[in-house]
Amino acid sequence: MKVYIDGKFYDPAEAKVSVLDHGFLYGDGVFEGIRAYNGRVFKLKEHIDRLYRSAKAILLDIPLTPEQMTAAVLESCRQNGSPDCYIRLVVTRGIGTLGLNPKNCRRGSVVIIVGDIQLYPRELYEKGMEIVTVPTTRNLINAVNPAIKSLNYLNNILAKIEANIAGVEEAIMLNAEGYVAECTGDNLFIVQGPRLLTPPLYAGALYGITRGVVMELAREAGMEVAETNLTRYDIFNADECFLTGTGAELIPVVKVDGRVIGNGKPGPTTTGLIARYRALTRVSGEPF
Ligand code: PXG
Repeated sequence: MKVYIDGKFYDPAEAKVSVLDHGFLYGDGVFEGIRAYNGRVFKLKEHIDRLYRSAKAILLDIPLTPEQMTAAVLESCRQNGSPDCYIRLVVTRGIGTLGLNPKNCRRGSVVIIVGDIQLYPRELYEKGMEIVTVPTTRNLINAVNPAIKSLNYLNNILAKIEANIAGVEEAIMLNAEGYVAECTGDNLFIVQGPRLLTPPLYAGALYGITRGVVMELAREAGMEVAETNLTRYDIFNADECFLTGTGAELIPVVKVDGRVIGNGKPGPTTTGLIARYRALTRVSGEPF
């Protein structure tokens, strides 16, 4: 395993960043989590585009062009050698002073780590998982917009800790108005008759790449897909519920806040979309 830092590859033990890096000191930076299947990086362009949009939103100049970034990701995958992997792309504000003013950070820093990820136990993909709603509210869109995939994930981490305290793996986060935003590292969908529903981005969700793929797959399968505000009531009374994310892929949800969803088993729409998603990951993506 090799780690890319600013143009050079290092063994993991030697892959180090400065303690004066503002990514470390303040969470000042952006990141992406990408998967490769079968020697192809899935939805690479979409992830690179989102990285640059996140960076633009926080006025962070990435010291590589998107084309150079794409080449660096593909080279990192080649160095890693495994056809199936998880790619963590991190761009920080770079080295500055102990003060928080980013004007002292002269150059952003790019790190690419290629490894593995297994977010949830395998059996939950078959049985479905139980999740809860947690007290920590999703960041306000006019504070730190959840559309920015920033290094400052404390909002999500607090919610994840609250999920763990409740004895489950993932948490639903509501926005300040009480509508469902998303989970800590996944977007949320419900099935309501012939319709597939997911919260709109303005509810406080990340513009999930997997979310976009699933909406497209559902439309291709003839479903009606809509982005609409959802309440906990809507989830409790849904026919099916599932989560999407690069790490999680698609995972069925069968219990929310103690309420059984549908018949308590992963439903046909969810399992159908899981199959379509898996098939797509096998045949599409940027080869390395
Ligand atoms: N919402 C949030 C807050 C996320 O962080 C998603 C939704 C799903 O987006 P994508 O584009 O991946 O479909 C994410 C993504 C991890 C990990 O290390 C987290 C994510 C992705 C990969 C790994 O827990 N979050």
